Amino acid sequence: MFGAMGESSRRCRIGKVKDLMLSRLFMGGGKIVAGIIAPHPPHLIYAENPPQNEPKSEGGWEQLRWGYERMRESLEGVDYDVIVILSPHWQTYVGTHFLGVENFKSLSVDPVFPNLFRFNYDMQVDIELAKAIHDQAEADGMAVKMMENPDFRVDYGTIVSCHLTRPDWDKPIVSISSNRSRHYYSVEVMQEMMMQLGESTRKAIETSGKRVLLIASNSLSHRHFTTESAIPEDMSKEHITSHAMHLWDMRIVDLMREGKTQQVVDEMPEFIEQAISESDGGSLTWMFSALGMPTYSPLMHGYGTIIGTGNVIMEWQHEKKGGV
Ligand code: 2X7
Ligand code: FE2
Repeated sequence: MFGAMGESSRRCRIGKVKDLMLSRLFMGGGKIVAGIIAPHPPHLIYAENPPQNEPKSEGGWEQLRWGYERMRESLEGVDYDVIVILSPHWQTYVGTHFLGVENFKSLSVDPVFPNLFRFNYDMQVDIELAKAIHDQAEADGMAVKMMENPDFRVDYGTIVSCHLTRPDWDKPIVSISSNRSRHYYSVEVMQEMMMQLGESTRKAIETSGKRVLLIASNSLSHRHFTTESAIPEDMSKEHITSHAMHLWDMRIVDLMREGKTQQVVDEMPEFIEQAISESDGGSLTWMFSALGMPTYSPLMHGYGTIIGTGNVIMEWQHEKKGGV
């Protein structure tokens, strides 16, 4: 099994497996090491020109891509085993679903932007942790399901946020669907469900013995242009849709920077109504709840617009700040 490895990396791998087994043996020792907001517009992948994406660009959206660069540098100092992500583009109407197949490999074509995003993905899933969160949420009274169809097409939100956070794709992921309780019921019902899902997620991680990076994959204000410019990456055409959207984004950014995550959750129904915020998918509320509603300031890595929508890249250095 370790035949092709050098002696030191072999020892390191054995050490990690031993650590993991010990912490599992004593039930606990798992923790959330950091949480990030990592937006997923496919334009960012198009602008980066990674080998996996077929369309090629002349760049664009640099402020946000530099923000992602700063976040990746910051995460270099963070040791984690697995990424747990909730994306608003995997929409389920009966309960919350979890990817439940070990490997997904296919071509993802964005239905709205096939000219920008045709991405060959190959991802590993941590089924053990996915099932642990699923089981904990079920025990806590939530409707849940493991998604075990091997031909399932993974949503582009999950792919884009994971790629920009960890372009080497060398960590397994747990992917959680966005239960559209906001549409079926109301924003308030969605918030309650995501608060519960966040708590269930934290409990399952703690007993798993694993070190986890959480990703909330979403834009802030979400009013976008309805026509595309001749050159999609023409930055002379990029700006926020309206001053009102800018004011909303800055309000939410300021509250988060001041550590007022509870206030963000309290104001979210109005934010969603007025700024059509993509936080209606629940990822932000879920992540804040899993982090225990942090009151410390996150790292601000960047803000920028994409076809008029507002996007922020932020990092809650949970372990460093002594978070629960
Ligand atoms: O999914 C998205 C998004 N959230 C924002 C802007 C552009 C495209 O896709
Ligand atoms: Fe989106």
